[in-house]
Amino acid sequence: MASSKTMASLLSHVILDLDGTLLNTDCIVNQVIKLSLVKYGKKWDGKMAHRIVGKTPFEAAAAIVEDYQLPCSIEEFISIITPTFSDQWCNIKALPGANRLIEHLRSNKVPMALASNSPKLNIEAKLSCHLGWKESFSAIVGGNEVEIGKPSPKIFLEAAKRMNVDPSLCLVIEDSLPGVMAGKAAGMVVVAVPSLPKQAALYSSADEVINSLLDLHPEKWGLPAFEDWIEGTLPIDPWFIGGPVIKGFGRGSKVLGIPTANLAAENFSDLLSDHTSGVYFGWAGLSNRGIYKMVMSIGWNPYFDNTEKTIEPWLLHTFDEDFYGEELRLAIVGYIRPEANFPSLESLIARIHEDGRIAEKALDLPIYASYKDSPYLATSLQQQSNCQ
Ligand code: ADP
Ligand code: RBF
Ligand code: MG
Repeated sequence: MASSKTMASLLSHVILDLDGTLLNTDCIVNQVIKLSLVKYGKKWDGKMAHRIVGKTPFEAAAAIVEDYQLPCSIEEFISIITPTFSDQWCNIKALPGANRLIEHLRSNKVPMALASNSPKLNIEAKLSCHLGWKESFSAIVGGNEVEIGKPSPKIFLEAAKRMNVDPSLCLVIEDSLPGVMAGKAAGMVVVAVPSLPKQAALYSSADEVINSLLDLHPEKWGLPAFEDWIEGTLPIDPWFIGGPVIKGFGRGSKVLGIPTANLAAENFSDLLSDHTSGVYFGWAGLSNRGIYKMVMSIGWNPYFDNTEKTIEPWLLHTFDEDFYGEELRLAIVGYIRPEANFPSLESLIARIHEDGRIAEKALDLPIYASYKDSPYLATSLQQQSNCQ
């Protein structure tokens, strides 16, 4: 779960990083690098992503040329990949919670700046694809506007200077390690939102490590609180997934006494990269059986330290039998919390039951209840019953 080590301080300004913090740039970066390496007969290993996150384009290109021993100079490699990147800028999606955060700070008149290692022109091109973003920042500092990029504090100090505020009053939100180091070196409070999974331990210098922007609580830092949480839940734009129930690790019922009807995560890799891991809830439609309240976890189950991401919906209903292979359809309508580690199995089980109670109650609120009638949940149910 989120760890925080600084006591509440009264901050007044926010400085945001762009790539990996507000934008899901990694996905496009991976695609572009993969394609360009093919030209050299090399295969991109996604596990090398940590070598480029948070670096300037030159440093990132240098790391790839070196790691893959490419027969070209760093400059040549940059000139090959740059046009491909430029074509893709408007395909970079906002990360979960990014629009919500920008809108919240703007409407509460909290001055905010953007500080990115990317050149200013690239930043502006990326921002122009997201309605209302550019106007929300009172300062935008690009990597080309300071002598040296992150991890040097210069870029953040320049952002504070342009906002006319003391660095100690700024909250930095950053996904990368160099960015966190830069923010701390600038004397600022830093909340880290690591973009790669299972990295939280590396970010010990940050004042708080959170899983996604949905988990940011600005009031901890003296900034206005979000007001969209309702009874311990956060409404989200609903998303819909479904498929046959598959076998999981076989420990839901056995170890926890909580069965989870797993869906095959690999079938939803695109959708899952648009959503963070965490505990969500919504409605579940099961062919021939009905529509039920549901609470679920998506992620790596930190308590068990899984290497694969799983989708684990617990239907809040008692069934007399298993339903492996049956079509399960989900309307995911709200968020509860990030996945967490727990000191004991009992405390994990207690927390999951608490999630169940929260979901059970929230789903009666009109904002969530209406999705019980989503045609998606019932389509296969009706089709099947018509054929009988
Ligand atoms: P696995 O690891 O194979 O998913 P579990 O112990 O988690 O095994 O049990 C999940 C199975 O239990 C589901 O696939 C489903 O067939 C059945 N099941 C029974 N009741 C429920 C419920 N309330 N919610 C989810 N699955 C249930
Ligand atoms: N696993 C974790 O390791 N940490 C969690 O915070 C966590 N939260 C869960 C919340 C809900 C509502 C459900 C249904 C499961 C959660 N799990 C969590 C996953 C649980 O460990 C998993 O379902 C079992 O290990 C079965 O594979
Ligand atoms: Mg299961």
